[in-house]
Amino acid sequence: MADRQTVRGTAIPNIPWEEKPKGCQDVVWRSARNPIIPRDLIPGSNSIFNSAVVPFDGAFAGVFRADDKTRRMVLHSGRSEDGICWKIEHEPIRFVCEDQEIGDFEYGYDPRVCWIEDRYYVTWCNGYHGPTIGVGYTHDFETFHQLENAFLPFNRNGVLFPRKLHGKYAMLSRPSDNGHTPFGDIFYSESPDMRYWGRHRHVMATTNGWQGTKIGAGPIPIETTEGWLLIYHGVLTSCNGFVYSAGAALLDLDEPWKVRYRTSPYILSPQTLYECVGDVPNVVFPVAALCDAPTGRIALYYGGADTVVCLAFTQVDELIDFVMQHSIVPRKQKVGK
Ligand code: BMA
Repeated sequence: MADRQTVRGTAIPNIPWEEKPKGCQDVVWRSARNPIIPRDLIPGSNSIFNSAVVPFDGAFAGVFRADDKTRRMVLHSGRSEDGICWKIEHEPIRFVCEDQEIGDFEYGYDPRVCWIEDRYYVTWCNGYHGPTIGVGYTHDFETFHQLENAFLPFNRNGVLFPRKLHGKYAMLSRPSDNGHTPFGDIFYSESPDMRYWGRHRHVMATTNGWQGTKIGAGPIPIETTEGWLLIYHGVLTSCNGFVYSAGAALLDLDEPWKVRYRTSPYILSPQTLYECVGDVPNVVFPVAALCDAPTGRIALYYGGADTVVCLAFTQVDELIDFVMQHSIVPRKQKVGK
């Protein structure tokens, strides 16, 4: 069993939280208020989902994926007092970028937000001759600056670590293709300056079942005494198309490309109406996790059926115990090798 209070992070005393319902046997439980953001929260949106949330200024801020009614995929900034009721800007984010070649915004989706040192970095799937990883930052969720794309196309699910490792920024990503990619492993890359990325390392391969087709990192990894706690999505190809579920892994603290444990069963899969019915049925897509270090409470934000934003809860020690006890990876052994 993991020791209690294993999170290396800060307190979020106002983290959204609901106790596990009586009789619930799962390690992750859904908010009774789901979906917390409906598809039409702002007038121009077809759908709002796969969105990133962080503590900000005693409250919460976020970057939201909102596909508009032309079905263009764009990013919006939002604020909330309680992490549940959101005010999302009606106009999409317009990134300030020094190089128009990069700054000509084609499309953006599946944002992640990560506080590192002095600012909030935003990564997202950015259209540049195909999907790749866009990188930007903000100090205030009003002005957003865009940096160089991290990688060549095609790539998705760029997820930063919340601190430098061995003096370098670190990112997980999932090399892809230009379509509805039928493959995909998670890789690790480093950068001295958030501009040039290298020292690429393979982290995790697909296995079978719910994570048999492709996998991708979800929220910013949570640092714990047991390793980096990574919640990720996995995809199964059914006769009715892709099914997106979520699992969790513990990555080595110093060398995160080494998987120490990884769940064999999923921790969350599409089962409710708002996860099974929508623009893309049967999708739970975890993107952000708030974690209150003193209590270990985790509030997990995920997209439901590519249509709405949902919230689920877990507790860090309980999740770590679950990952260790249901792991397909013997200690220090790599998956897929
Ligand atoms: C992936 C991404 C996600 C989406 C998922 C299911 O390729 O596009 O944004 O949630 O497909 O459609």
